[in-house]
Amino acid sequence: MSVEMKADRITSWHANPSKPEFQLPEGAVDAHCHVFGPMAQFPFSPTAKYIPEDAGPDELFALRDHLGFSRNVIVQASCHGTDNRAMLDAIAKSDGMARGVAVVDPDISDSELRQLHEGGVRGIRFNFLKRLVDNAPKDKFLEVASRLPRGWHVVIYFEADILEEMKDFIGNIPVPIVIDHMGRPDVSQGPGGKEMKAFRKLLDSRSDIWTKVSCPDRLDAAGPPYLNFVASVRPLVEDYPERVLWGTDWPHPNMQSVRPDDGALVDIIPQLAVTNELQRRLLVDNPMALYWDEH
Ligand code: 0GY
Repeated sequence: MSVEMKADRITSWHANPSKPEFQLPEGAVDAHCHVFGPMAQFPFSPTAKYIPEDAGPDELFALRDHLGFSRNVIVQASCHGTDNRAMLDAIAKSDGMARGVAVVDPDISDSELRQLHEGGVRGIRFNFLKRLVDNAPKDKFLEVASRLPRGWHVVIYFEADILEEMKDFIGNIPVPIVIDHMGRPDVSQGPGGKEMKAFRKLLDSRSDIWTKVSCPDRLDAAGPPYLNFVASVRPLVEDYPERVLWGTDWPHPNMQSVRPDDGALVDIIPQLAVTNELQRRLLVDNPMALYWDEH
């Protein structure tokens, strides 16, 4: 990477996140976060749509401890393409306290999938955001989804405007599904709004669709304290308590103009999951079932 490119590298995370007031339950999992680089060791993809500054495992685990989480699920970020080495390196450094979701070339061999499993991967991600990836071949995605190691799932990232056209594809996936950030509904419409209703209908179409009730900073244009997000998402947590996950989204890819305070994000959790029981499911039981099932 040239010196000129380096000048374009972006920082999307808060330099000094606050300490949350909310005390997370014992064993809480940050079920959606990423690592970037370090670039000198793990170069970004030639097709990356953004080139971030380094945000590696040391910083991720320091944030985990600062916020009070015990574990991380590290989702392969699009800037690393299908080269999962940075994520695998972070998992290897976590002493068993991290698992991963990989992005793979659909032609990946079964033995390579098994190697990813050995490295702590428990799912693969299908990203449909045109601003992040050049293509998303549904037929090839279905083929690779049919030969994943036992216990794996697929994570799907799409926006609300393509939910209708995603339905058949989602219906044909032969393993459990996790949908990132609820398929990005417009939360300003409220809990009974068109997009949240459509998303609930999708959840009702299969009993093994889970979702991350994450990213108020991406979904609520009104900003902190994210009242639209809370109003729209709390009923979802109450109605689907066994199918929701939560994550910081650190280091917040592409959020350089906002740089969310991770402590403030954690303080939203008790407004989404208002009882100890709901909090335990959201932060411990549900992610443990998906990512540390052998425990
Ligand atoms: C997210 C969201 C984004 C980016 C990525 O892989 C990625 O680059 O997921 C985004 O820009 O909306 O969930 O991290």
